Amino acid sequence: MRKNSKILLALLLCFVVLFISGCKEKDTRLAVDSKGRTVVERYGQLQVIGTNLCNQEGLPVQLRGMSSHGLQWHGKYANYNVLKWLRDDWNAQLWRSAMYVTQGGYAENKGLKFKVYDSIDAAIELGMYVIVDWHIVRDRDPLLAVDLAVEFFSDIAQKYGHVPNVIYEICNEPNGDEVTWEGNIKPYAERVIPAIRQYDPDNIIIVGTPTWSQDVDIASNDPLEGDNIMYTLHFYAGTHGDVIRAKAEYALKNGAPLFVTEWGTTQSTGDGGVFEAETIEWLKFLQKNNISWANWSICNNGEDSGALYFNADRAGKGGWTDKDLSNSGRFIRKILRNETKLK
Ligand code: IDC
Repeated sequence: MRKNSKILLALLLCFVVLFISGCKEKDTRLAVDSKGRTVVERYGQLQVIGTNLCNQEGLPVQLRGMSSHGLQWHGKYANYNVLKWLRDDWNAQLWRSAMYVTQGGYAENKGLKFKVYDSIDAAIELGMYVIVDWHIVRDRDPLLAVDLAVEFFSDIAQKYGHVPNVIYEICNEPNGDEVTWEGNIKPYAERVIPAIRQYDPDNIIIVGTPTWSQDVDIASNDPLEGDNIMYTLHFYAGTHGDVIRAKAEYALKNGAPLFVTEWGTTQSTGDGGVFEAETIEWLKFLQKNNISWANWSICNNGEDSGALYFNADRAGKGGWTDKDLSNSGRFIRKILRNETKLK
């Protein structure tokens, strides 16, 4: 063969390999694949191997999707139509159902549990994964309401522990100098994890970390016993960057599996603009490390992290057009639909 044609052949081969691997990569991040199979049909029972979230076959996967806002305020979006829209139009594989404990949350209104049931029922029907989030934030110390958490998670695990869709997030963001991993969060997890495990032996449990779920390095130095446990890492792209990524790298090197159950395109107030370049930087990092994520949040209250435009879709029906979406919403939708390059 002549030298030129050899080079041509080699080039052609490279293109074919790149094309196939490109398709494969995309395919692993589809809510529904070209054969109509949902992500739960394809991935099945999730498991943690090393620091990776893996599918039933043991291959690393990255799940991506959206978080609700507080169910007590924006629970109208926790329904089948909105989840279906997010699955089919946004290519979301994951929904997070944020159950605040205080601020009008579960401690004051147990009926909110039906919003969680609705989320899980919809996710089961649609073949999506669903995170059940116990949203500690202003209440800071998860131990304050540990009995309530045990009751709540026992109920969810008993009712839904047999389906592969459910992921438990047992304390969103512990915070405050006096709320430590060894003194508060770990002892809390050691009460709640067995309550879940009595009914559900295997679904993933994600545990919050100190300082609003940023100190994954601290948790990784003193890990919990047991299988299929991961640690929460949160960031807001306008506030957090290299320092938090370094903590994540440290934790991964230490063997701690991470899940970004909440992050925002804005500052940590949930407001203050969309930080596109900083977000892309983060998403590249998460993709490289196969770290799954849910973006904050589906709401229409006018704050910049809310994916809906102020007052859009007041009924909670889905079917949004571009003008129903905020800047953050349009940006995230493109990312989920694989229309924004992360390479
Ligand atoms: C914020 C909401 C805001 C609400 C407030 C109440 O965006 O509308 O008034 O909670 O507590 C978090 C928390 C999350 C915050 C979000 C933005 O997990 O509850 O939501 N944030 O501030 N951690 C970092 C940022």
